[in-house]
Amino acid sequence: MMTLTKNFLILTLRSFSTKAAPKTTKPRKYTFIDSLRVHVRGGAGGQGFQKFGGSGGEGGCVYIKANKDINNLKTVIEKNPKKRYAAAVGQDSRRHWILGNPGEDVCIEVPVGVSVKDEHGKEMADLDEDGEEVVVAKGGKGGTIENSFLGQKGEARTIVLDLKLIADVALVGFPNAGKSTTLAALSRTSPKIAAYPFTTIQPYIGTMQYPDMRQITVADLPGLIEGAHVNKGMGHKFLKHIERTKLLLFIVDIDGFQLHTRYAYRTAFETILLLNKELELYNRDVLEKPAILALNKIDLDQAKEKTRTIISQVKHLPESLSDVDPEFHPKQIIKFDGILQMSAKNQDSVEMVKDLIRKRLDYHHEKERRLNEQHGIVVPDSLKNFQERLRLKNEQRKARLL
Ligand SMILES: Nc1nc2c(ncn2[C@@H]2O[C@H](COP(=O)(O)OP(=O)(O)OP(=O)(O)O)[C@@H](O)[C@H]2O)c(=O)[nH]1
Ligand SMILES: [Mg+2]
Repeated sequence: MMTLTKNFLILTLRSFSTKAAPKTTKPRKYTFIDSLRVHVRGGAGGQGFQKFGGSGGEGGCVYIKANKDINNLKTVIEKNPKKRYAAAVGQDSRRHWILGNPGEDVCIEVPVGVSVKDEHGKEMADLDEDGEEVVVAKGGKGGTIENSFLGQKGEARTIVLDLKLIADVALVGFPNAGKSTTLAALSRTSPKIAAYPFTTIQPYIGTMQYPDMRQITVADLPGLIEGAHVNKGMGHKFLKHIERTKLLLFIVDIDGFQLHTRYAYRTAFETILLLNKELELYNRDVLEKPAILALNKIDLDQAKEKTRTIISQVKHLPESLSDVDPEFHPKQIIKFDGILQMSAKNQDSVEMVKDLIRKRLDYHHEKERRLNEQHGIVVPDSLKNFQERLRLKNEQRKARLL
């Protein structure tokens, strides 16, 4: 009797354990989206009224507007998961309402820094300032004598919204070099920090605050590895975010980098060359940006000796290229505006970095201003420029509505 009960118990337990496991895969949750395809359609124009010469209202348009309070394109999907936008149709002309009302416009609010492209990749607009807007699907004309009182169809197209973050400084480095630790020390943000590669998987912006209230923004980007151009690691996907930054801060671990014991170890100097090479393969123009090299983790053992070697190698480029495998040689060598030794865990050295960033940014800003002056280029201050552009756009829009 006892064995029977025991067997029964075992059987019951087994049947429980072999029961299909509950589905654990959660629906995909978006955290950061920097590219999005949406379909837009302008409203059709209202019908005219031939008998009384009445004209239908113009169809509403779909326009895109930059809003500084929106950080990423995820908000756009959350508001409209179907990603289809249609503006309202214009009102038909009626016996007691000869001039039909225009259809209501639809506004898609996006983060500042979005460029709008049509489905063939042709750029339609760069929305780089808060409040900037662009019409992406015009509404159809209302029915008038010109079109035999037949309201016209609105424009319809697929567009691509491509977000490139706008920050003053971008942190560039191999995984685990201490980029996020540096950002956390420079600003009040608290990005995820961990002792394994690829901790940061999406760009993150922090703001450095100076005692005189000056603010400088810094973007922490996912780590780059050799072969990023053939999509290794995180690939080049996030490098587009450095295109709009003014200065690159290279964070390099003085101990070098090894992804895994199965992969080759790279010295700090090799990682600098590999970063240079990856940037070059992505877009040579980014190598023209002012750059600072920060040799990180100098609190570790034998730091002095290691940093001395790296600094001498960097200062004696291109001669020191003979120390490394030719496959790591970049064609165009990046020129550093300054080389620093730091420990992201030591606030004093972080302050030094903060100071240098400000000085270099100011220096380059002034240099550019003088160059523009020399060549007689008048650059209106961005606000004036923006208002001017907005005025022109509004004029164009009004003209379209006439
Ligand atoms: N000793 C020492 N450790 C540091 C220093 N800076 C960062 N670390 C450590 O290095 C590890 C990686 O730091 P992260 O800031 O996450 O590196 P990351 O460059 O952002 O890495 P990814 O996000 O993977 O690209 C963590 O364990 C940090 O605590 C430093 O100056 N000294
Ligand atoms: Mg990180």
